[in-house]
Amino acid sequence: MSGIKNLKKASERIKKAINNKESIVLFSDADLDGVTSLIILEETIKNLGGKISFCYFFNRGKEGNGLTEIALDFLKKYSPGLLILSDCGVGNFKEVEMAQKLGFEVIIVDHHLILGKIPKAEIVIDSKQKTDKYAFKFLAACGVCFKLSQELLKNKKSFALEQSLLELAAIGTISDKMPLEEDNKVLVEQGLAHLPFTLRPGLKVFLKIFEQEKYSLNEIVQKIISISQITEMKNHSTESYKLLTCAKDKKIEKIAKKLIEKSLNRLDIIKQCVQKIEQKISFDDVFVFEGGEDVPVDYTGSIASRLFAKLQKPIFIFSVKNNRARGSVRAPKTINSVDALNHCSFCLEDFGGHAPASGFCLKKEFLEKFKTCIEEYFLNLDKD
Ligand SMILES: [Mn+2]
Repeated sequence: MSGIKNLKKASERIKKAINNKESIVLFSDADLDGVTSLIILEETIKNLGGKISFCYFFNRGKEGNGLTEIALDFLKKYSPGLLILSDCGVGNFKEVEMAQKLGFEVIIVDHHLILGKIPKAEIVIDSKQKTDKYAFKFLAACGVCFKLSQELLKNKKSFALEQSLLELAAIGTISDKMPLEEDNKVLVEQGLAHLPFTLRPGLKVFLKIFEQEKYSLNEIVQKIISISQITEMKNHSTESYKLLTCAKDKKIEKIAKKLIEKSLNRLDIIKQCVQKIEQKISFDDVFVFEGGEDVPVDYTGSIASRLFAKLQKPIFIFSVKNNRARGSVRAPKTINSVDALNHCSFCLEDFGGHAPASGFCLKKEFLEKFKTCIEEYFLNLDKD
Protein backbone atom coordinates (compact mmCIF):
# COMPACT_ATOMS: atom_id res chain seq x y z
CA MET A 1 0.00 0.00 0.00
CA SER A 2 1.41 3.42 -0.85
CA GLY A 3 1.79 6.04 1.83
CA ILE A 4 0.51 9.60 1.67
CA LYS A 5 2.23 11.41 -1.17
CA ASN A 6 5.16 13.62 -0.13
CA LEU A 7 4.97 12.65 3.55
CA LYS A 8 8.50 11.22 3.51
CA LYS A 9 9.80 14.12 1.45
CA ALA A 10 8.35 16.63 3.91
CA SER A 11 9.80 14.73 6.84
CA GLU A 12 13.26 14.75 5.22
CA ARG A 13 13.04 18.50 4.55
CA ILE A 14 11.90 19.27 8.10
CA LYS A 15 14.69 17.10 9.53
CA LYS A 16 17.19 19.04 7.47
CA ALA A 17 15.78 22.29 8.84
CA ILE A 18 16.04 20.94 12.38
CA ASN A 19 19.64 19.84 11.92
CA ASN A 20 20.67 23.12 10.29
CA LYS A 21 18.84 25.16 12.94
CA GLU A 22 16.83 26.88 10.23
CA SER A 23 14.04 29.21 11.25
CA ILE A 24 10.76 27.27 11.15
CA VAL A 25 7.42 29.11 11.08
CA LEU A 26 4.21 27.17 11.72
CA PHE A 27 1.03 28.58 10.23
CA SER A 28 -2.41 27.11 10.74
CA ASP A 29 -6.16 27.52 10.77
CA ALA A 30 -7.55 28.71 14.09
CA ASP A 31 -10.22 26.02 14.43
CA LEU A 32 -9.55 22.99 16.59
CA ASP A 33 -8.29 20.86 13.68
CA GLY A 34 -5.82 23.62 12.83
CA VAL A 35 -4.78 24.16 16.43
CA THR A 36 -4.17 20.46 17.12
CA SER A 37 -2.33 20.15 13.78
CA LEU A 38 0.02 22.93 14.68
CA ILE A 39 0.67 21.68 18.21
CA ILE A 40 1.44 18.16 16.90
CA LEU A 41 4.05 19.62 14.53
CA GLU A 42 5.40 22.05 17.11
CA GLU A 43 5.91 19.46 19.83
CA THR A 44 7.40 16.97 17.39
CA ILE A 45 9.89 19.46 15.97
CA LYS A 46 10.85 20.78 19.41
CA ASN A 47 11.30 17.23 20.64
CA LEU A 48 13.82 16.70 17.86
CA GLY A 49 15.65 19.89 18.82
CA GLY A 50 14.27 22.16 16.08
CA LYS A 51 13.84 25.89 16.35
CA ILE A 52 10.30 27.24 15.95
CA SER A 53 10.47 30.98 15.28
CA PHE A 54 6.75 31.65 15.37
CA CYS A 55 3.37 29.93 15.54
CA TYR A 56 0.77 31.88 13.59
CA PHE A 57 -2.97 31.23 13.41
CA PHE A 58 -4.77 33.19 10.74
CA ASN A 59 -7.84 35.24 11.52
CA ARG A 60 -10.41 34.24 8.92
CA GLY A 61 -12.61 37.28 9.55
CA LYS A 62 -9.85 39.87 9.43
CA GLU A 63 -7.21 38.40 7.13
CA GLY A 64 -8.95 35.99 4.80
CA ASN A 65 -8.53 32.29 4.21
CA GLY A 66 -5.14 30.65 4.76
CA LEU A 67 -1.94 32.47 3.94
CA THR A 68 -2.40 36.17 3.14
CA GLU A 69 -0.37 39.25 2.40
CA ILE A 70 -1.23 40.54 5.88
CA ALA A 71 0.22 37.43 7.51
CA LEU A 72 3.31 37.48 5.31
CA ASP A 73 3.94 41.09 6.15
CA PHE A 74 4.17 40.05 9.79
CA LEU A 75 6.10 36.83 9.20
CA LYS A 76 8.74 38.14 6.82
CA LYS A 77 11.05 38.96 9.73
CA TYR A 78 11.46 35.20 10.29
CA SER A 79 12.78 34.56 6.78
CA PRO A 80 14.81 32.94 5.41
CA GLY A 81 13.35 29.72 6.70
CA LEU A 82 10.79 27.00 6.38
CA LEU A 83 7.11 27.95 6.40
CA ILE A 84 4.77 25.05 7.17
CA LEU A 85 1.08 25.61 6.47
CA SER A 86 -1.28 23.17 8.16
CA ASP A 87 -5.04 22.73 7.62
CA CYS A 88 -4.85 25.39 4.90
CA GLY A 89 -2.79 26.33 1.89
CA VAL A 90 -4.07 24.42 -1.14
CA GLY A 91 -6.02 27.50 -2.26
CA ASN A 92 -3.18 30.00 -1.67
CA PHE A 93 -1.64 30.18 -5.13
CA LYS A 94 -0.21 33.68 -5.27
CA GLU A 95 0.48 33.92 -1.54
CA VAL A 96 2.74 30.86 -1.66
CA GLU A 97 4.73 32.52 -4.40
CA MET A 98 4.93 35.71 -2.35
CA ALA A 99 6.25 33.73 0.60
CA GLN A 100 8.93 32.21 -1.60
CA LYS A 101 9.95 35.64 -2.85
CA LEU A 102 10.36 36.66 0.79
CA GLY A 103 12.80 33.79 1.30
CA PHE A 104 10.62 31.01 2.66
CA GLU A 105 10.47 27.46 1.47
CA VAL A 106 6.85 26.36 1.81
CA ILE A 107 5.43 23.02 2.91
CA ILE A 108 1.65 22.60 2.73
CA VAL A 109 -0.02 19.97 4.91
CA ASP A 110 -3.68 20.20 3.98
CA HIS A 111 -6.75 18.01 3.50
CA HIS A 112 -9.11 20.38 1.72
CA LEU A 113 -10.38 19.81 -1.80
CA ILE A 114 -7.96 20.74 -4.57
CA LEU A 115 -9.28 23.61 -6.70
CA GLY A 116 -8.07 22.41 -10.08
CA LYS A 117 -4.41 23.30 -9.72
CA ILE A 118 -1.95 22.99 -6.86
CA PRO A 119 0.09 25.90 -5.42
CA LYS A 120 3.75 25.86 -6.38
CA ALA A 121 4.98 25.18 -2.87
CA GLU A 122 8.19 23.17 -2.43
CA ILE A 123 6.19 20.27 -0.96
CA VAL A 124 2.42 19.73 -0.96
CA ILE A 125 0.81 17.03 1.14
CA ASP A 126 -2.91 16.64 0.46
CA SER A 127 -4.30 13.18 -0.13
CA LYS A 128 -6.98 14.75 -2.33
CA GLN A 129 -4.37 15.41 -5.02
CA LYS A 130 -5.17 13.21 -8.01
CA THR A 131 -1.63 11.83 -7.97
CA ASP A 132 -1.90 10.70 -4.34
CA LYS A 133 -2.44 6.95 -4.20
CA TYR A 134 -3.08 6.73 -0.48
CA ALA A 135 -6.37 4.85 -0.13
CA PHE A 136 -8.01 6.82 2.69
CA LYS A 137 -8.97 10.37 1.69
CA PHE A 138 -10.70 11.66 4.81
CA LEU A 139 -8.02 12.31 7.39
CA ALA A 140 -8.39 15.60 9.24
CA ALA A 141 -5.34 17.86 8.96
CA CYS A 142 -4.35 16.84 12.49
CA GLY A 143 -4.45 13.19 11.36
CA VAL A 144 -2.09 14.00 8.50
CA CYS A 145 0.17 15.94 10.89
CA PHE A 146 0.16 12.97 13.26
CA LYS A 147 1.32 10.70 10.45
CA LEU A 148 3.98 13.25 9.54
CA SER A 149 5.09 13.36 13.17
CA GLN A 150 5.37 9.53 13.23
CA GLU A 151 7.57 9.74 10.15
CA LEU A 152 9.70 12.46 11.78
CA LEU A 153 10.09 10.72 15.12
CA LYS A 154 10.56 7.16 13.78
CA ASN A 155 12.84 5.38 16.24
CA LYS A 156 13.22 8.45 18.45
CA LYS A 157 9.64 8.35 19.57
CA SER A 158 8.72 7.99 23.20
CA PHE A 159 5.49 6.34 24.25
CA ALA A 160 4.42 9.38 26.29
CA LEU A 161 4.87 11.83 23.41
CA GLU A 162 3.11 9.58 20.93
CA GLN A 163 0.14 9.08 23.22
CA SER A 164 -0.08 12.76 23.93
CA LEU A 165 -0.09 13.64 20.22
CA LEU A 166 -2.66 10.91 19.58
CA GLU A 167 -5.01 12.53 22.10
CA LEU A 168 -4.77 15.77 20.14
CA ALA A 169 -5.28 14.00 16.81
CA ALA A 170 -8.39 12.26 18.15
CA ILE A 171 -9.91 15.51 19.41
CA GLY A 172 -9.09 17.41 16.20
CA THR A 173 -10.49 14.63 14.00
CA ILE A 174 -13.77 14.50 15.89
CA SER A 175 -14.10 18.28 15.92
CA ASP A 176 -13.51 18.52 12.16
CA LYS A 177 -16.42 16.09 11.67
CA MET A 178 -14.41 13.72 9.54
CA PRO A 179 -15.99 10.27 8.98
CA LEU A 180 -14.90 8.04 11.86
CA GLU A 181 -13.86 5.09 9.71
CA GLU A 182 -10.58 3.41 8.73
CA ASP A 183 -7.55 5.55 9.73
CA ASN A 184 -9.73 8.01 11.61
CA LYS A 185 -11.38 5.24 13.61
CA VAL A 186 -7.98 3.95 14.69
CA LEU A 187 -6.68 7.40 15.59
CA VAL A 188 -9.78 8.29 17.57
CA GLU A 189 -9.98 4.98 19.40
CA GLN A 190 -6.34 5.09 20.39
CA GLY A 191 -6.41 8.76 21.33
CA LEU A 192 -9.55 8.48 23.43
CA ALA A 193 -8.34 5.33 25.15
CA HIS A 194 -5.46 7.32 26.54
CA LEU A 195 -7.32 10.53 27.28
CA PRO A 196 -8.31 9.63 30.87
CA PHE A 197 -4.59 9.31 31.66
CA THR A 198 -3.52 12.45 29.82
CA LEU A 199 -0.49 14.36 31.05
CA ARG A 200 -1.54 17.55 29.25
CA PRO A 201 -2.65 20.08 31.86
CA GLY A 202 -5.12 21.71 29.43
CA LEU A 203 -6.99 18.43 29.02
CA LYS A 204 -6.59 17.29 32.63
CA VAL A 205 -8.38 20.39 33.83
CA PHE A 206 -11.53 19.60 31.82
CA LEU A 207 -11.50 15.96 32.85
CA LYS A 208 -11.37 17.11 36.45
CA ILE A 209 -14.17 19.67 36.07
CA PHE A 210 -16.52 17.42 34.09
CA GLU A 211 -15.83 14.14 35.86
CA GLN A 212 -17.10 15.78 39.01
CA GLU A 213 -20.29 16.49 37.11
CA LYS A 214 -20.49 12.79 36.15
CA TYR A 215 -20.20 13.15 32.39
CA SER A 216 -19.06 10.20 30.26
CA LEU A 217 -15.78 10.32 28.33
CA ASN A 218 -17.58 10.95 25.01
CA GLU A 219 -19.61 13.76 26.52
CA ILE A 220 -16.46 15.27 27.98
CA VAL A 221 -14.76 15.19 24.57
CA GLN A 222 -17.76 16.94 23.00
CA LYS A 223 -17.61 19.54 25.74
CA ILE A 224 -13.87 20.08 25.28
CA ILE A 225 -14.48 20.55 21.55
CA SER A 226 -17.33 22.99 21.91
CA ILE A 227 -15.41 24.98 24.54
CA SER A 228 -12.12 25.11 22.61
CA GLN A 229 -13.86 25.95 19.36
CA ILE A 230 -13.70 29.64 20.30
CA THR A 231 -11.51 31.23 17.69
CA GLU A 232 -11.26 34.67 19.24
CA MET A 233 -7.72 35.77 18.56
CA LYS A 234 -4.97 37.79 20.18
CA ASN A 235 -1.44 38.24 18.87
CA HIS A 236 -2.11 35.72 16.06
CA SER A 237 -2.96 33.03 18.58
CA THR A 238 -6.06 31.42 20.05
CA GLU A 239 -7.22 30.60 23.57
CA SER A 240 -7.45 26.92 22.67
CA TYR A 241 -3.77 26.91 21.70
CA LYS A 242 -2.87 28.61 24.96
CA LEU A 243 -4.93 26.11 26.91
CA LEU A 244 -3.58 23.01 25.18
CA THR A 245 0.06 24.07 25.43
CA CYS A 246 0.13 25.75 28.85
CA ALA A 247 2.16 23.82 31.40
CA LYS A 248 1.13 25.64 34.56
CA ASP A 249 -1.75 24.01 36.37
CA LYS A 250 -2.74 27.15 38.26
CA LYS A 251 -2.98 29.35 35.21
CA ILE A 252 -4.83 26.62 33.35
CA GLU A 253 -7.82 26.59 35.65
CA LYS A 254 -8.30 30.28 35.08
CA ILE A 255 -8.12 29.93 31.30
CA ALA A 256 -10.47 26.92 31.34
CA LYS A 257 -13.10 28.66 33.45
CA LYS A 258 -12.94 31.72 31.22
CA LEU A 259 -13.37 29.54 28.14
CA ILE A 260 -16.34 27.67 29.62
CA GLU A 261 -18.04 30.96 30.35
CA LYS A 262 -17.35 32.28 26.88
CA SER A 263 -18.63 29.12 25.25
CA LEU A 264 -21.97 29.45 27.05
CA ASN A 265 -22.21 33.00 25.80
CA ARG A 266 -21.32 31.84 22.30
CA LEU A 267 -24.04 29.15 22.35
CA ASP A 268 -26.54 31.82 23.36
CA ILE A 269 -25.64 34.08 20.45
CA ILE A 270 -25.73 31.16 18.00
CA LYS A 271 -29.19 30.12 19.24
CA GLN A 272 -30.48 33.65 18.79
CA CYS A 273 -29.10 33.90 15.24
CA VAL A 274 -30.60 30.52 14.32
CA GLN A 275 -34.01 31.58 15.65
CA LYS A 276 -33.92 34.85 13.73
CA ILE A 277 -33.04 33.10 10.49
CA GLU A 278 -35.68 30.42 10.99
CA GLN A 279 -38.32 33.13 11.13
CA LYS A 280 -37.23 34.44 7.74
CA ILE A 281 -37.12 31.23 5.73
CA SER A 282 -39.92 29.18 4.27
CA PHE A 283 -40.35 25.43 4.25
CA ASP A 284 -40.16 24.96 0.46
CA ASP A 285 -36.94 26.89 -0.13
CA VAL A 286 -34.52 24.61 -1.98
CA PHE A 287 -31.66 26.15 -0.04
CA VAL A 288 -31.15 28.72 2.70
CA PHE A 289 -29.17 31.87 1.91
CA GLU A 290 -29.16 34.27 4.84
CA GLY A 291 -26.85 36.64 6.64
CA GLY A 292 -26.09 40.21 7.53
CA GLU A 293 -24.18 42.56 9.76
CA ASP A 294 -25.74 41.06 12.89
CA VAL A 295 -24.24 37.61 12.22
CA PRO A 296 -20.78 37.33 13.88
CA VAL A 297 -18.20 36.15 11.37
CA ASP A 298 -16.76 33.51 13.71
CA TYR A 299 -20.13 31.83 14.13
CA THR A 300 -21.32 31.37 10.54
CA GLY A 301 -20.12 27.75 10.50
CA SER A 302 -21.89 26.82 13.72
CA ILE A 303 -25.09 28.57 12.67
CA ALA A 304 -25.05 26.83 9.29
CA SER A 305 -24.40 23.46 10.98
CA ARG A 306 -27.35 23.87 13.32
CA LEU A 307 -29.71 24.91 10.56
CA PHE A 308 -28.49 22.03 8.42
CA ALA A 309 -29.09 19.52 11.21
CA LYS A 310 -32.71 20.69 11.38
CA LEU A 311 -33.50 21.28 7.69
CA GLN A 312 -31.24 18.81 5.82
CA LYS A 313 -30.83 21.11 2.80
CA PRO A 314 -27.97 23.32 1.57
CA ILE A 315 -27.34 26.21 3.96
CA PHE A 316 -25.40 29.39 3.15
CA ILE A 317 -24.84 31.71 6.14
CA PHE A 318 -22.76 34.86 5.91
CA SER A 319 -21.61 37.80 7.95
CA VAL A 320 -21.29 41.26 6.40
CA LYS A 321 -18.62 43.71 7.46
CA ASN A 322 -16.82 46.54 5.65
CA ASN A 323 -18.60 45.81 2.35
CA ARG A 324 -17.49 42.21 2.42
CA ALA A 325 -19.54 39.07 3.07
CA ARG A 326 -17.84 36.04 4.52
CA GLY A 327 -19.70 32.84 5.09
CA SER A 328 -20.04 29.11 5.52
CA VAL A 329 -21.88 26.41 3.62
CA ARG A 330 -23.23 23.07 4.82
CA ALA A 331 -24.68 20.61 2.32
CA PRO A 332 -26.29 17.15 2.23
CA LYS A 333 -24.34 14.12 0.97
CA THR A 334 -25.83 14.38 -2.52
CA ILE A 335 -24.34 17.85 -3.06
CA ASN A 336 -20.71 18.96 -3.30
CA SER A 337 -20.74 22.47 -1.84
CA VAL A 338 -17.28 23.27 -3.22
CA ASP A 339 -18.56 22.46 -6.73
CA ALA A 340 -21.45 24.85 -6.16
CA LEU A 341 -19.04 27.60 -5.08
CA ASN A 342 -16.73 26.82 -7.97
CA HIS A 343 -19.67 27.21 -10.35
CA CYS A 344 -20.17 30.75 -9.00
CA SER A 345 -16.49 31.57 -8.52
CA PHE A 346 -16.84 34.61 -10.79
CA CYS A 347 -18.71 36.34 -7.92
CA LEU A 348 -16.27 35.22 -5.23
CA GLU A 349 -12.96 36.53 -3.95
CA ASP A 350 -12.12 33.33 -2.18
CA PHE A 351 -13.66 29.93 -1.45
CA GLY A 352 -12.71 26.38 -0.50
CA GLY A 353 -13.27 23.49 1.88
CA HIS A 354 -14.86 20.05 1.82
CA ALA A 355 -17.88 18.70 -0.08
CA PRO A 356 -20.21 18.84 2.97
CA ALA A 357 -18.72 21.98 4.57
CA SER A 358 -17.03 24.93 2.92
CA GLY A 359 -16.51 28.68 3.09
CA PHE A 360 -16.59 31.70 0.84
CA CYS A 361 -15.88 35.42 0.72
CA LEU A 362 -17.14 38.10 -1.67
CA LYS A 363 -17.86 41.81 -2.08
CA LYS A 364 -21.22 42.71 -0.57
CA GLU A 365 -22.50 44.12 -3.87
CA PHE A 366 -22.23 40.67 -5.48
CA LEU A 367 -24.43 38.92 -2.92
CA GLU A 368 -27.58 38.99 -5.08
CA LYS A 369 -25.69 37.80 -8.13
CA PHE A 370 -24.13 35.02 -6.07
CA LYS A 371 -27.51 33.93 -4.77
CA THR A 372 -28.98 33.84 -8.28
CA CYS A 373 -26.00 31.82 -9.46
CA ILE A 374 -26.42 29.28 -6.65
CA GLU A 375 -30.13 29.06 -7.43
CA GLU A 376 -29.32 28.30 -11.03
CA TYR A 377 -26.74 25.70 -9.96
CA PHE A 378 -29.32 23.78 -7.92
CA LEU A 379 -31.90 24.08 -10.69
CA ASN A 380 -29.50 22.50 -13.17
CA LEU A 381 -28.64 19.74 -10.69
CA ASP A 382 -32.29 18.76 -10.59
CA LYS A 383 -32.37 18.48 -14.37
CA ASP A 384 -29.40 16.09 -14.50
MN1 LIG B 1 -9.48 20.82 8.87
